[in-house]
Amino acid sequence: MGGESIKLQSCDESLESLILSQSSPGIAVAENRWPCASDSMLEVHKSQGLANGIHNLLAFDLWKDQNLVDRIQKQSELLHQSTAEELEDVRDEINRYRPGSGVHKVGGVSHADFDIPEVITLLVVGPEGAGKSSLINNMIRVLKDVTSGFSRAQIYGYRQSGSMFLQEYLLHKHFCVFDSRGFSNINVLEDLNIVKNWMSNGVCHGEPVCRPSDDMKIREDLEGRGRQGNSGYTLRKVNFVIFVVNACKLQQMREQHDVAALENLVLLYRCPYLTFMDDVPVVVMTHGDKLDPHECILARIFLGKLFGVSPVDQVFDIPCFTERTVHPEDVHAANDLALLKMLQLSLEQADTNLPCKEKFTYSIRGVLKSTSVQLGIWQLLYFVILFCLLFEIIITIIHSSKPTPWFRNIFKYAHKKPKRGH
Ligand SMILES: Nc1nc2c(ncn2[C@@H]2O[C@H](COP(=O)(O)OP(=O)(O)OP(=O)(O)O)[C@@H](O)[C@H]2O)c(=O)[nH]1
Ligand SMILES: [Mg+2]
Repeated sequence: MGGESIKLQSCDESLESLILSQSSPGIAVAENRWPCASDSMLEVHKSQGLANGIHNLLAFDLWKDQNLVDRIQKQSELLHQSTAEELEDVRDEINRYRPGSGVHKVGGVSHADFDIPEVITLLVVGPEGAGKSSLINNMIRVLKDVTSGFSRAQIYGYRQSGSMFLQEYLLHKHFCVFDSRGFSNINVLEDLNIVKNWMSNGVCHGEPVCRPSDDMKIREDLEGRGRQGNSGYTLRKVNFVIFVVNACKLQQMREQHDVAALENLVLLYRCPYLTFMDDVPVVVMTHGDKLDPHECILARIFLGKLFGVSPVDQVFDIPCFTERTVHPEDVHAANDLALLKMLQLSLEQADTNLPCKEKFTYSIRGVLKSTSVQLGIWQLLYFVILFCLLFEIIITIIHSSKPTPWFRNIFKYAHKKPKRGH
């Protein structure tokens, strides 16, 4: 980038395309090369290119992107025109959902070749206080079509600590969502390592989420709250991710030109652990009800450009309510339909990214690969030779006759006297 200023002109010129167009190390963020989060790597990813891209985005007058503004307004009009029947139809579609119904037969495999779980797992992540637990409660509300009794995930209004454990909510016979501890948005490395653990090893109901930087008080709190343990629960592999952002906090970051906080948000969103091949998490923007409608549209465009995704199709503006704060006029079909569409998209993406069953040859290769990594190539070679010799001895004993020709040759070669020179 080298300090030259690039002006954002259209929706295509998102921050991602800016990052991708730089020959700076920031490119690695978009290229999904991130084997493990470490301090030095973070420094590389926190590139000047990313920071400059954010500066440019902050300087850009988002209203100028008339095309995007029109599309979002049109979409919102359509949602507001939706009827209770349309809402019911989408709800029914989701209730009929079966894992794997959206798999695409690619790479010469059939439907039966996919490793389809009984229950699809969606992980809800985002910064502290973003509204993750509220979103889950609202999913319960809309899916069950109820106006009370939906607050199952604990909301932490003014308390210091929010959700500290992974908690599973089985919304449907065939899919569940996991609530998680919020990102600190300060120590991004810790957050990345936590995310890496969830995505590589799976998530389990009741698992405490501890950060290395947590002080004694938080650790004691975690210990006390998680005293009943979580050993009996199923470990679930994450099939897709929903990333929640608070529109008011985003607005604050924009107004204060808080590049560091925005940068951390991008690093977390674009981290390869949360991405399934090219499919990045679905974005939910909460607290939009606290902004005026124009600000809300701008926040959505900003978020889309910041994350490098379509603000129209990939960012969902979903105000979330609690049982206490919900007013009858807040609950209208448009909000609920947006929530269901977001859920539908997440399930579709989860299906699209289901893995194939491991074939026998691949499993053997996998075992050999992991063993070779652990043992080292020479130890593995010795192991193979030893195995062959043992095998030969056993065969010889069984036949209790002559050893096979190649064993005789090896034996002869070992006892050959060295030739004397003339
Ligand atoms: N007005 C409004 N308030 C919201 C919305 N979403 C969440 N809240 C409020 O924001 C506060 C935090 O919400 P939570 O759902 O606990 O957020 P969280 O992301 O689960 O927070 P942590 O568990 O601490 O990470 C609560 O007081 C919620 O009532 C929204 O869309 N609009
Ligand atoms: Mg929470």
